[in-house]
Amino acid sequence: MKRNLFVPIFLLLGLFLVSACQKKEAFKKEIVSGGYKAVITSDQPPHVGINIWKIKIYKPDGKLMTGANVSVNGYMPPMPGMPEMSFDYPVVDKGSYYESKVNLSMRGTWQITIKAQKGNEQAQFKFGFNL
Ligand SMILES: [Cu+2]
Repeated sequence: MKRNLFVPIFLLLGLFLVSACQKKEAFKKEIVSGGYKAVITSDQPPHVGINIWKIKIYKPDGKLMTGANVSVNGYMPPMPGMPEMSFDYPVVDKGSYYESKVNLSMRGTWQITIKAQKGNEQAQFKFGFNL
C-alpha cells in the first residue's frame, strides 16, 4: 500500500517542481548588442503594473559586467490622443545582476532601452513588445 503511493507522490512532486521552475522564469529575453549580451528574466510575463526584472549583463569576453551604471527606460510612442511617454525605472545593483522595477503603466507598445556603462565599457540594448 505504502509502496504504491511512492509513484503518484513522486509524479506530483515532479509536476510541482516543473511548474515552480516555469513560474520562476515566466519571462526571459536575451539581447546581443556590440558584443555585449543582456539576459533579462522575471517570474512573471510582462504585464500592466510593476514588473521586477533581473538583468544580467555579459561583456564581450563572456564575463559578467558587474558594478556598472545601469539605466532602464520604457518608452511608449505617441498614440491617438496621447503624447509619447518615457520613464526611467529604478535599478538596484545586486552584485551579479541588476534588478529593475519596470512599471508598465498601460497596455500598448513599449520600447525598452537598457544602458550599462563602466569606465570606457558601454553597452546598449533595445527591444520592444506589445502589452
Ligand atoms: Cu500610450
